[in-house]
Amino acid sequence: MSQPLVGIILGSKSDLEVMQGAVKQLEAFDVPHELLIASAHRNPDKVHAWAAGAAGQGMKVIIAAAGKAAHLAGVVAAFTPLPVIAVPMKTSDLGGLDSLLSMVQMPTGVPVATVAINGAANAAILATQILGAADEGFRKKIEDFKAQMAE
Ligand code: RP5
Repeated sequence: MSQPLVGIILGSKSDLEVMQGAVKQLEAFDVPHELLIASAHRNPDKVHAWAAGAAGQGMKVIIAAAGKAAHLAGVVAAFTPLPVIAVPMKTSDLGGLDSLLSMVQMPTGVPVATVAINGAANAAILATQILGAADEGFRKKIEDFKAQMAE
């Protein structure tokens, strides 16, 4: 695959099954991507290094998925100028409301664009739309996708 344009970061291996939905959707749009599993609280140095280097590596958009006290997207957003899309994972105790509120309630100055609980495919679609703002090829993929949905 060519140079990744979208970076996906997951807080845990346990997020992978749901987030395959994002991977599949990016593949459907032919968006080059890479995926890293690194937790903001278990591997903070790894998260920092990856997030701080993402723009320099040529990535344009980040998707960050985590559950429970889900600070991963906010931490990544602190270290990159790239737009960050947060995917709150459904959780066993609070149904994902914990993850959702942790992500969507970012204070002014460090936004993350939060999609629905387990909204993996929507994160990939939004990431492709962001790429499409400056790339006609990706914009066409989204236009075709929307036309297909309307049929
Ligand atoms: C978060 O805690 C992860 O993003 C995951 O959604 C949740 C549970 O992680 P595990 O204990 O299954 O690794 O850090």
